[in-house]
Parts: sequence; C-alpha cells; structure tokens
Amino acid sequence: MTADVTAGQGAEYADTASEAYRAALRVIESVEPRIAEATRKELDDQRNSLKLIASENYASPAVLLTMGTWFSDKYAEGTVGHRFYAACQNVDTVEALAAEHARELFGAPYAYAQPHSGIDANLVAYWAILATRIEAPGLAELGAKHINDLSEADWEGLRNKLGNQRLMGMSLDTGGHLTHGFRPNISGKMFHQRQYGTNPETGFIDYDAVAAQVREFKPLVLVAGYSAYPRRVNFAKMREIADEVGATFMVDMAHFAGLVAGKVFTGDEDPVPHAHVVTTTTHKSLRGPRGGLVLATEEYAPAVDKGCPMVLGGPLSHVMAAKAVALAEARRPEFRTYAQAVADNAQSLADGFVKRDAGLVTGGTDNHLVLLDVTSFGLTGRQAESALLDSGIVTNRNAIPADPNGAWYTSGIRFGTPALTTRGFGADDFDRVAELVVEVLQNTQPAAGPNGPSKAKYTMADGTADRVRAAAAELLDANPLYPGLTL
Ligand code: DSN
Repeated sequence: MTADVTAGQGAEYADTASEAYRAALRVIESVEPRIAEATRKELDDQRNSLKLIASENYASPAVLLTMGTWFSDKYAEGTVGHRFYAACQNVDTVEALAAEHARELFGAPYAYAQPHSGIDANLVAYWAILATRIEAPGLAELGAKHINDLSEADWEGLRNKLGNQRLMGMSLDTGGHLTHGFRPNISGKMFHQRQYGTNPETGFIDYDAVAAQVREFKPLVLVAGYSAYPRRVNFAKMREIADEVGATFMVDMAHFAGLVAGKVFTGDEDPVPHAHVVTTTTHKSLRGPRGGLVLATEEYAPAVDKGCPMVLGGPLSHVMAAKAVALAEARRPEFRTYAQAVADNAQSLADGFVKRDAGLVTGGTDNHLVLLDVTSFGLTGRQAESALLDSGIVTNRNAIPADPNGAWYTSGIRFGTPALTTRGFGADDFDRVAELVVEVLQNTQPAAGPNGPSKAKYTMADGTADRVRAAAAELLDANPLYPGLTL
C-alpha cells in the first residue's frame, strides 16, 4: 500500500470515523433497521470486490460525513448573495468555498458548484451557451431587456431560434457520452446534432476528419470529452477546429477531471485554458461526492450562474459542502501522486491484457480507462460482465466502435483504475488483475439460447469463480478500503 496515494482515506482518523459511523447507524437503526443493514452490507460488498468501474471511486470519510448534515434541509435557489429564500448565509459560505476551491484547483476564471450531476452540468452549459449566443443578441435585436418583456409573437420567434441550433459531439459507440448529442437523450432532441467518431482502423480521434465535418456542419457548439475513449485528447487542436466556424468549444471532463486536477493532463491536454465552458462530475476520478460542476470563461459565467432557476432545482447544499471538502483534498500535493498512479496503473492493466493476447480498443490506453474487446474471447459484453461479477470483479459492459452487438449486449468491457488506486493498488497488482480477468473470460463460453447461441447466458468452467475470488481476496486484503474503519 502506498501511503501517499491513500492519504486522506481514513487511516489517520479511523477511530473517530468509526465512532461517527457506529453512532449514525444506531440512529438510523432506530427508525428503519433495513436501511442500516443495507448500509453495512454495501460497505462489506465494496470492501470485498475488485471495483473496476471507470466512473466510480471511494470518497474519503471526510467527504462522506460532510453530506450527512442539516444543509440537506435548506432551500437556496438562486446564487451566492442573490437567493430567492431567506437565511442562506451559511449556504453562501459553502457554495462560495466550493467555487473558490474549484477555480484555484483548475485555474478557471469562474466555477459553478450547483449541478446535481454531470447531466445537469451539461444541461446548464448548453443553456448558458444558448442564452449567451442566441437569447442575449436576440433580445438586443428586439430592443428588449428581458424575455418577459417580449410580445408573444417575438418570444415565439426567439424560442424557435433557441430550438434550432446545431451541436456536434463524439458518438456514443466511439466513446462519447449520451449527453453529447445522442438522439435518445435530450441533447439530441434540443439541438440538430451530428456526431464525430474515431478512425475505424486505429480507434483514435482523427482531427482532420473532425475538422472536415465541423466545416461542413458548422455547429454552434462543439463538444469534446468521453466516457469510454481510452486515449488523451488534444484540446488545443479541438479549439482551433471550433474557432474556424465560430463554434463555442465545450469539454465534458467528467471522467478525467482527476487527471486534470492532478496535473497528469497539462498543456494541450488540459481542457480548461482551451474551452469556453468545461463541465464535470465530482465523483469519478476527482474522488468527491456524487454531483456536477461547471467552469466557464468570463463571457459565459453570467449565464452559467443562472443554472438555477434556468435548468436546476434547489441546490443540494450538503453535497456542495462535500464538494468543497473534496476539492480541498484535491488541492493537496498527494492528490497529484494519486492521479499519476491512476494513469500508471491503467498502463499496467492494459499491458497485462496485451501480453495475454486480449484485444483492446486502440491497442492500449494513456488515460485512466481500458476498453477490452471481448469478441476476442467469443463473448458478448453482457456475458463477460456477468461472468466477471460472479468472480468478484465489478465492471460494466460497454459498446465498442461499430459494435455488432448493439448498446444493450455490447462487445466490450470498460475497466478503470481510479477506485482500486485509491485503495493503494500498484502496477503489479493491476497486472495480476489483468491475469484474473483473462482467466475468467478464457473459462467462460456462451450458452445455447432458444435460437442459437445466447447473447446473455453463459457457462463457466467449474471452480473458476471460486479460484478467482480467492485470488482477488488476497489483493483486497493487502489494500484495505477505509483501513481501520469498523462499524
Ligand atoms: N455513468 C457514467 C459512466 O459510467 O461513464 C457516465 O454518465
């Protein structure tokens, strides 16, 4: 276990945190014992499985405890110093601190800490871009100060303009996110959308091809960012492409915010100096509470600041408080050690797969995630995900580019290193993880379905799951989650 990497995860105040949790569980138990029981069991399950879901992590006890307070009870619609409710002075302290830590950590001119999730952060960003680029000039053209002053006909005209704009983002099957213009998501309905993909031969983004598509489509918004692309993005290049057609450049860094915070991604790979608007979640590689965040230039800040009431309901002040704590943790030097270890460990995991002849999308990784093409084992993603879960390995199935099995069964398994790195796993441990994954998949076969081989059912050679669980337990015991915390 590497002390630097796990610092802040509880060992230094394990006794106090244990007391706090034992007391809290006794209180919960007195009202609904089944919730206390499920809470204990969840810790047990998380402690005893190899968590490799790329979008998950383990927040520190300080972050978790911050969420369980009376800030949950307070309404605070509006923004710092400008609320639609009375008595928000302490929420103002909390929100201002969360925003200050975010600005300092990422070097951003402005930060907005209210979004409840990454999807909410993206909706705030889209509407802030539309408000800045379409609504404000539209109002000026009509000689009005506020939309409420417009006649019904003028408002209808402006509303049509707002609903008639173009967005381009990365396609879901090549690693983009639902909210980047995928038609079943609201982002694909509120914008005319087109998607860019990756080079079918290499799996990498082809910047010349993206530039050609952008020149032709001329989007108002160009989105970069991913949830299943195992490579870095050159954001300086993407900004140049956006500038050519006057598009607003937005980056969704939800997956890799921890690598930006930890200075693994710098220069052209740091989205903050290059994008007009940057969104993120706070609970993935950033290791905070479940929630979202928007960073913006001065130009877009006033519109982002109106996220509530524009898009959001009342802020979750208890979560904003936890965001402030997590961002303060991420500003410590040890977070850089953690972020570098996340990237090094992903490299080791990918190398472990490659040397065992498992097929990887793009042939490897240079961020925190690895996308395994499980057709190399004759399986669907669904079969592989279930067989791994039976063996104590928690992952999620994921589409691969041009996936022959579609978005439900899929042909890929996505792995991420942020969570196990928090436990202290190192490069050798991740090589062993690759070995265990390959052992499971090599011993799994599709089962017969009513119309030929099933895409969901599978059989595993006897003893595989038990053998792998036992090997995983050795790794988990050597790198305990919340060391010293007892309930
Ligand atoms: N659910 C997140 C992920 O797993 O990547 C994205 O929304």
